[in-house]
Amino acid sequence: MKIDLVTIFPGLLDGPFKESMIKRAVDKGLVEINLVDLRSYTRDRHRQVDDTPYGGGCGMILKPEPLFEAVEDLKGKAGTGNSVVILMTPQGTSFKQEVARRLSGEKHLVIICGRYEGVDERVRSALVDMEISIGDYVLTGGELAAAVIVDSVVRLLPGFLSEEASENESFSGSLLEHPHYTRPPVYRDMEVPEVLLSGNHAKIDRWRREQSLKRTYERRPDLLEHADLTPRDKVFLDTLRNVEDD
Ligand code: 6GU
Repeated sequence: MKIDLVTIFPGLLDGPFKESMIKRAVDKGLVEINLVDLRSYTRDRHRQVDDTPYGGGCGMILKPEPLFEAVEDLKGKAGTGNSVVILMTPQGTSFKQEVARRLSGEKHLVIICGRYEGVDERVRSALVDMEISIGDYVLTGGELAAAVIVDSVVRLLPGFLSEEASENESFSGSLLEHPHYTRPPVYRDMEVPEVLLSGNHAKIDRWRREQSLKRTYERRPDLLEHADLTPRDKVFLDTLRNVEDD
C-alpha cells in the first residue's frame, strides 16, 4: 500500500510514522508513507495555497489548483489506476473500524489534510472520493486526524499483526478488551485474579471472554448490538442483566 498525505504543514506529520509499530511496517515494506507539501504544487511567486472566500468572511480557503495538480500527479506516480482520495474534514462521515478495514484493502490512498476554515467546494465535488471526520470535536486542521487514519489502517495490513492477534481481534473486534495483568502476582495488596495463574487455558479463555462482555455491557452497551455472540455469551449477558434487576 502507498499512502500520500497532502498538507501545508508536513512538519506536523513528521514524527508519528517514525516510531514504534508504524515505523516497523514502513521498514518491512508493508506500506510506503509520503508527506507531500502542498506548496510544492503552486506555480506563483508567492507559492500561495489559500485565498480569501468569495462573498466575504473571515478565514482562508485552500485554493483548488494546487490540490488538483497534487492529486493528479500523485495518482499518476502511484500508477494503480484506482486511488482513493480522502479529505479530512469535520464535515465528513465518522471514522469507524469498519472504514479502516475497507481502506486497508486499497492499493493507494491520497489523504488531503484540510484546514479548519475550509477547502474550495470544487475540491470536494470533483476531486475527493470520501470525506472523513474522526469525531465530534474541532481540530485546527486535518493532519492529526490523518495520522489517526493511517495508524488504524496500517495495523490492519496483512503481515502487520501476528496471525493469532488478528484472529483474536476478528473474534472480539466489537467488544472492549478484558483486563490485563503482568508480574508481580501481588502489588500493594492488589492480587492478580487466580484463574490467570491457574494454567487452565480453557478456563482463562472463558474468564477473558466474560470480562470482555461485562466491560462492554457496563461501558459501551451499544457495541453489543453488532457483536458476534455465541449462545453461551448470551446466557452470560442475561445473568448480568438479571443481577442488575435484582
Ligand atoms: Cl478530519 N478535521 C478537523 N479540522 N477537525 C476534526 C476532524 C477533522 N475530525 C474531527 N474533528
